[in-house]
Amino acid sequence: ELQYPDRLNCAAELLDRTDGADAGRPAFRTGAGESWTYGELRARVDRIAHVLTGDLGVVPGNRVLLRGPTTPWLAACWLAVLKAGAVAVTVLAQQRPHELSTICRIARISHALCDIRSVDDLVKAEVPGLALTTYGGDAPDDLLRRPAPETPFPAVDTAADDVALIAFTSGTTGRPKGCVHFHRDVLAIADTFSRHVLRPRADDVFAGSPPLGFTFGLGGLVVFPLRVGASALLLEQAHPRQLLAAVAEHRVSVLFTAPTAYRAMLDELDAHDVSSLRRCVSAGENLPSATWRAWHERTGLRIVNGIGATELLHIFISAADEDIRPGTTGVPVPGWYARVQDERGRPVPDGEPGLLAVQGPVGCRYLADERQRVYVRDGWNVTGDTYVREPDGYFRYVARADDMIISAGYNIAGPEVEDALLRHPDVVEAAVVGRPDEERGQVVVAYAVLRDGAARDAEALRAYVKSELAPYKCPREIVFLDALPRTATGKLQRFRLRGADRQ
Ligand code: 3SK
Repeated sequence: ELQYPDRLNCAAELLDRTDGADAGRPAFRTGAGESWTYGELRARVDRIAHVLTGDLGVVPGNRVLLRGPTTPWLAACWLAVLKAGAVAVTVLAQQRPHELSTICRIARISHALCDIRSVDDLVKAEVPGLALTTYGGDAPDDLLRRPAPETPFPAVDTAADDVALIAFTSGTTGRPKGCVHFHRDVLAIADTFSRHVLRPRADDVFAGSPPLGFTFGLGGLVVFPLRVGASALLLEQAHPRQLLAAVAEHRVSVLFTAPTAYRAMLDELDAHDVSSLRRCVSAGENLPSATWRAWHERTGLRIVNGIGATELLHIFISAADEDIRPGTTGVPVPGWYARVQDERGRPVPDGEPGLLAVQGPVGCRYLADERQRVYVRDGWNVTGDTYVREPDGYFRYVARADDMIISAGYNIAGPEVEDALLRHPDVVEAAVVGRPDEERGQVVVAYAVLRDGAARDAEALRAYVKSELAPYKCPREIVFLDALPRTATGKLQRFRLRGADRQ
């Protein structure tokens, strides 16, 4: 059981716990060679907090939108907002004016801190009454140029269950939901998944591709390293090749990215030194065992697979080191409980598919959204994933619950067919959906992205899948695409393929 005091400011816990003993140690670095020590980070966070609560008139409880590329300044703004007792709402750089205005309305945003390079879309969002301040520019009223006391900023005495952040998710379908999280939740993700699975050290260097507007990135690149006095490399551009170059150059030891990026990095591995890596985390999507095995074969590293959710802030099922079993997600992270249940909330026997339900130190609290009743049932968070709990207690992903294909009475999990396709040497990406069919209810349709130069031979690929899986799972049709549709956080949008299919 995690025990936190009733009064708790998570930013102060992350930054101010050492009485300055770590002042000279690295906190953040950038791909451009900038480096911030813990002493510098604290001074900059305190300065921003002074400006927020002084000039900008932010008071505890105000909701502050944060937008910009992944930089130490964005992380410092996030920490300053929390230290000032306000609520941080970090959005993705890809979000467009219409989405930004919806988020600002739902979260009742009063202030925004925005990297000068990302401001245009926020201006276009025309949020009524928004106090917008930019950072990183030349203007005299830029956040970082405003006069402020150079003295430490005493953290606002928040309660452990005061709201610290609202994280937005549009899931894989579109309509944004704001998830409310407390100060204690921020520490809980570090004290469960990071502490027990990653077991980070102060000399670790964290890096990865998820942006800070996605809680996968916020945890992995800010909360987890700061919790143990480690450092993070914050990359504005983190495509697979850039990630590999950064790992080699900065001796990254803990890497966070998604299955697609692990697959893409395999092609470029020979040109880079990845010997500094000791932990590779994959989440955001199901990790096909073909990808796990290929990465292990080439690097000797065992990818730490995990399932997390914006609703629950970070990863709640995973496994560490020798406990990792490829093809499964793992076991509930210490502090979390998980089970598989039916539509009416009754546990299903081990070995049978059902809905994943979890409980733990962080819960789903949607901001004024009727979907709360669908996600939280009888105290369990029902994530919308179909899982099997194996008799040995390991949880195996089957599909998103709405991605199960039922064809002529057979239940077919799209990810199993995708995994088979990905074992073919020419296939780089695969997505499998059900197409309505009068005779069979649904038929299996696959979308595949091939390696450059590979022949688009659907019949040969179908024959390959048939040699790997029971024939009833074999796609009726294989469509070749240049890229699969994905959300801004990299999740596959199967609904768009289903939609495309119906047109
Ligand atoms: O949405 C996810 O998949 C996720 C994964 C890990 C950590 C956090 C999140 C939101």
